[in-house]
Amino acid sequence: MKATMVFAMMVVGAVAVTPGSASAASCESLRTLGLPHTAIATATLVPAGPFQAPGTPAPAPVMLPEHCRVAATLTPSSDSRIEMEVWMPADNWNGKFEAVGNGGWAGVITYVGPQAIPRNMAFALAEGYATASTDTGHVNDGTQGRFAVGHPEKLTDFAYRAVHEMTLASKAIIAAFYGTGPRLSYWNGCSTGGRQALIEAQRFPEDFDGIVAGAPANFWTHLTAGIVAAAQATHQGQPGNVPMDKLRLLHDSVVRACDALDGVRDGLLQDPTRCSFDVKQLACKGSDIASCLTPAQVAAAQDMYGGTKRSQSQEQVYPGLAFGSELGWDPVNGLQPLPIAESYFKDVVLQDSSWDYTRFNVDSDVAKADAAHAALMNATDPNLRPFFARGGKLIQYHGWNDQQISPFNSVNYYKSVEAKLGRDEVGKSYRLFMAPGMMHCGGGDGPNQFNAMAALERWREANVAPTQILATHVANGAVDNARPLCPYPQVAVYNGAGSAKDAASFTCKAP
Ligand SMILES: [Ca+2]
Repeated sequence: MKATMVFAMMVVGAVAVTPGSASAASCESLRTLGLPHTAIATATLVPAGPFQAPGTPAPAPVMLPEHCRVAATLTPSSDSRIEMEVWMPADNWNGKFEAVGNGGWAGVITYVGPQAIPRNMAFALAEGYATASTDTGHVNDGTQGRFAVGHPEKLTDFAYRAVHEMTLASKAIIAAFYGTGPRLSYWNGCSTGGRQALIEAQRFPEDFDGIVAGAPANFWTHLTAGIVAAAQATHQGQPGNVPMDKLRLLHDSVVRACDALDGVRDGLLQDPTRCSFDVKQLACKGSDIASCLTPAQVAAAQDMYGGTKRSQSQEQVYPGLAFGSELGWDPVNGLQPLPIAESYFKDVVLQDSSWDYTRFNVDSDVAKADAAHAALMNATDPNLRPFFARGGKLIQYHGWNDQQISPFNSVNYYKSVEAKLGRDEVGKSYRLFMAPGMMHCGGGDGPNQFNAMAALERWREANVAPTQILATHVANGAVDNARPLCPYPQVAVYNGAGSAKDAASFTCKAP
């Protein structure tokens, strides 16, 4: 009864539970917690020790502190079966909740991850957070949308409902376990987790106090179109295919032309938008040799940079990739399309098992996708005012060398929010950090290790807006480069003295 009341208070956002005002429950007793359309299957106090994520051949188990592990199934619709887990530290809880996002089509709980970006449950728990993740209502490896065929409720769960329901249930479970709900709740995700981040900010502004949105797949219907179209332009066996040795030629040529524009020859383009490399410079003068691109390859590369356009109006459907990202094109966008994107059109939009990306029609297929799913799956609403009005803070980041989701999509969304709400209002609550040389949610030549969460917490909890975020590049276990990431549109500019591998040698400045 008490738990149900706590849940109800959570739902209306009128929580005023102070520590000690309610009694904590044992972990095992949470098994019988009564929550709406929620079945709790497991509530176990897990001793400190190694954890091996189910179904993953992780090379080594991660060590977890003692925690209360709750596994639940949520059924907000008759066709829903949303699996979720909440892990709550037995000792030294920091009083906060950090929910972590998914990748691709989700389908697995984000227990662990190869690195701190994007975050995972194990990482959040070790830092003292109560943490949660969901499979979003279906089981797969994250690459296929077939689960949605004939199951519109499951697509809705994936689109937005699962993360919201998980958040409500998590807060109630946390409140029951500790006797008090989280004093602050945060979302942290990248890629699909970034889409989930923005969908939460847009649709459920009361769910989180702060949100980290990494490389968001928020323009889903057009992102997937862009990926399929890029593959169509460059696919293997077609004259436009650019093999890896020529991608390296292209990359080296771009870097040679544009590296020094930012004042430092370091192999990184601090601001790829300043680069205006003309691919035609590499066009073969005669026969196709290793040091040149054929006309079809030139055209394909131009398509990769230029993005996807409608065939008649030339209206941009989805932006292209940035100068400097070339080494990531193969195999991600170059040979075959990401199955995430192909499966979306084949299975979910067109529902034609014989379809493949070579049949993609940029005009009719994007129109079908938008008609069916733009309102459901896209997280492009620029009106973040309700989230900001509650004191919500949003930090978005995106690698300039992202090879899967165009970095310009993040710039476009940020600008759309500025256009909607005005620069002053946006600056108080939302900042975008572009990471030079970083690939999709991590990796790459540029500094790609940084703690957006800490910057977000300082902003939300101490009212210190992030003027920069320190990023490092790690190789062989050691930091070999450090540089500030700057709030867009600022760029890290070399001071003219000091090591270019030292963050103190750079200052964030407006271009
Ligand atoms: Ca440079």
